[in-house]
Amino acid sequence: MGLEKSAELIEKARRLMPGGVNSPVRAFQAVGGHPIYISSAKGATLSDVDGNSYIDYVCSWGPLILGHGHPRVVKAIQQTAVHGTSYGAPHEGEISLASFIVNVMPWVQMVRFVNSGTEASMSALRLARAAAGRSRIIKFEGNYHGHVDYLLVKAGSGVATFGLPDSSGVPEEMVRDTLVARFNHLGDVENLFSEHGDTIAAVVVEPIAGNMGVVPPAKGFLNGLRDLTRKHGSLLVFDEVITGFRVSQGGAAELYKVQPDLVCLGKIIGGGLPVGAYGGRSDLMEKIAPLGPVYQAGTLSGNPLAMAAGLATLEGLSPEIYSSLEHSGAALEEGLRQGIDKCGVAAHINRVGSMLSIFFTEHTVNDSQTALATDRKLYGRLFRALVRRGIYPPPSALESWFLSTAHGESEIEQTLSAFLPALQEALSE
Ligand code: KE4
Repeated sequence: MGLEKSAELIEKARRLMPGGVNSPVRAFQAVGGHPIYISSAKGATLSDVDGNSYIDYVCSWGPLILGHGHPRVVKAIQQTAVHGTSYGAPHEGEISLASFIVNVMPWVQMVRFVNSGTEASMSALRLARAAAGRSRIIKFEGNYHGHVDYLLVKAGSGVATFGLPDSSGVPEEMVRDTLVARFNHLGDVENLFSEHGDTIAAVVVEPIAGNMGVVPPAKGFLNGLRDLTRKHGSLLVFDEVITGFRVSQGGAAELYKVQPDLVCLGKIIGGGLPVGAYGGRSDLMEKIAPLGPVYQAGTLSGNPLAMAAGLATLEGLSPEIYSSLEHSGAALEEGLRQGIDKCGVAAHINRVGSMLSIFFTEHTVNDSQTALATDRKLYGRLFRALVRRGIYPPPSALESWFLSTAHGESEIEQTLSAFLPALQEALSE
């Protein structure tokens, strides 16, 4: 399979856009080689500009839970677009999608739509700071909430510390109020609260981590965060941009029965179009302009096409769909484990429903440090060997594989028959 045309296009793109891409992870730096240019996609399949096709486990980084170009989503976009693409004024599609979300997430009484997960988390935390009348935010190492300046932090020395900028262009003073703890280490959070408790506005967490690879919450971790925030008058913010409508209709909050004060959504609720949202109790959300003093705005927020694509997607997600996603996720996990065992390589798979990661390590992976300590070079070799065999996993060991309803038995069988030789090849390089 040739990649000549992709190689040609990325050369052109690199002269026009930083790294030739519009989001860093797409540049394949974590796995080597150059990005592949996609010409079209349908169901679970991507087709590239050189005529190759791949079974896709990126699914646009999560949104396409119904697969690419699902007829009901395409139809919803087409039927909406003929009436215009953006009004800059209220329209019924906003009410329809907001109603759907509020009905399936009882802890969300009101919602505000924005255009990305970054905007959702940035706005939710601005609201949390206003509601609590405090400035400090606790986040977790390895959690990603979009490129919000004060959340682009890495842990300082020690286990629970003040954040240090993790991107140039973020001044020290921007991260002065950001505290960093280790995911799944409740003791870190207890220490931060005992030291700074009455200055902490909120704890923001990916309830199931997806940005260090998939790492589920340890037993009691989310409940512990709920208790600590309640005890200290802080807010608990669940960043469910990945997990909302992914792991169940009510997201991780429903799965683990822990209700946050605010939730951030994105990805799936836009069905592949640009979208984000944040929501929670009315007494909190009513602090948002124009009702209250917390300003937040957006030219294309609540865009008719994104609302239509999102609603068509959510309406396609019945409870039965979640059990079939669980079934296919389990089948894929089992097959991958068999391949790993046949190769005798040390590896762990973390999975929740239709999101999973493979970690090459002897140890279990339960936080950022253990995720970073895995053999990510081996993952890179496996990635390239899988792509050569028509399988397209995420181009980073620290991302999630996603399945859609279009990943049926034959897609999983094809994946597993490619996986064993690909892993053997990766191990022999
Ligand atoms: P966006 O601004 O990219 O729409 O969403 C930011 C975001 C917020 N919260 C969570 C939990 C997220 O995972 C994300 C974005 N996810 C990444 C990959 N895991 C998107 C891929 C990319 O950055 O290109």
